[in-house]
Amino acid sequence: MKESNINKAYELAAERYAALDIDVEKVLSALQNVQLSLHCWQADDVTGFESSATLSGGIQTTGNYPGKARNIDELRADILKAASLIPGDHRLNLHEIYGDFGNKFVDRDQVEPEHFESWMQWASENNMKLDFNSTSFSHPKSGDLSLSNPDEGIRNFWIEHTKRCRRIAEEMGKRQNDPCIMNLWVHDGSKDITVNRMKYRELLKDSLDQIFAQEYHNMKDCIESKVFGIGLESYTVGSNDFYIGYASQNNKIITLDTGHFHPTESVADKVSSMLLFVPELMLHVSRPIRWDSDHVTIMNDETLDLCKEIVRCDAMNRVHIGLDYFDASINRIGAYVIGSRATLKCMLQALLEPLHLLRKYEANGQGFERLALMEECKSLLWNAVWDMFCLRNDVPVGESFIEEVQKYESEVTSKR
Ligand code: RNT
Ligand code: ZN
Repeated sequence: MKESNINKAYELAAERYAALDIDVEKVLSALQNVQLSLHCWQADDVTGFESSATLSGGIQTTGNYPGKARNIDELRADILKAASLIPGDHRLNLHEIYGDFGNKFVDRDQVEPEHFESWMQWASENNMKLDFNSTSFSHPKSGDLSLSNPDEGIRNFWIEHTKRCRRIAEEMGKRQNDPCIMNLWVHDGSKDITVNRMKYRELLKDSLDQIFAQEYHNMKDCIESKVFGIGLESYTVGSNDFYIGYASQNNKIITLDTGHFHPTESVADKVSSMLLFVPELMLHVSRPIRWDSDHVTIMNDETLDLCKEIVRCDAMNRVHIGLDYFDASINRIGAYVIGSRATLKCMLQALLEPLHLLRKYEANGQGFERLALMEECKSLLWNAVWDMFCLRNDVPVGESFIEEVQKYESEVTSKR
């Protein structure tokens, strides 16, 4: 695309939005401050570097697209490639199983900040901040129950693991001078009907109390619920109700994974309700197809509505935006780029909404006018603003990133 055309289109868009009282320059600087937390696990189908254990814990990747990252260097190279095609400065979200363990087996109850030393260095060299996750799945002790396991030995193992992960997150936060957001999701549940719903939840609550007893200042905890996992269909210990209760009582961040609710439930609608009772939110932006399938995020109504709610709630500084999908059926770097760009496009459209005018209509009971303007906004020239955002960030404009991904595939990933 010719730069002069991008400029021309942007000028027209700026004028059009100005007529609605929107300053596109201000919108662009707000978008520049949006930091996505890129999930490291899209690059290698949630494998990590701990062992060759198969993925467990009710989650699954499908597809066998060639070229997945096989080691830490390949994963880092892939993430940097993806980041070079996404406008803005973004974060990296690491799982514990992605530690730099050398050739040693480091069990989950033995992990130390030193196993993430090289990640912290790499991140600072590449101007990326880190977020973190404890890992309950893909381990011989994962079973169906981890932090809610009635076997004290197994439960203590996972408590120790999660405590150590918080210490690692604290170190990351300190080093990067910005809080590291640590997500806690455990797969605990049961395939068939259980007659002990209360018991496992009591155990999970007690484990969390032990884990969170230590206060830190450079990390923040978030807790993630889900509806069900594969093979764990009848009961999930960490349900939505469980974690909402826990988070509001203990001032913890709630993680909203857009694939973790009933298919017609609006995740966007949860933002305002939850922000009245919990300090902040973490998002796992994904795309569920019929179930928590973790398809690549796209610019659909669900993602748009979610971003609009963040802006409408004036909550840009209380919502952390992470991505969470793992599609092994297409080029994995391309998957990062599509999902990240789609999320940013949704954020841009949310920021371009003429809220002032829409709210005036609403206050006056002008329902027709409100709906008409929202409909018109859908086809305003937001795309010209998006192109300018890409241009200014020195990343490919429009579909030209496809070629870049193809080039990296032919030169790098296809040779793996
Ligand atoms: C699983 C949760 C969880 C994981 C990652 C890998 O359903 O969404 O966030 O996807 O921790
Ligand atoms: Zn998630």
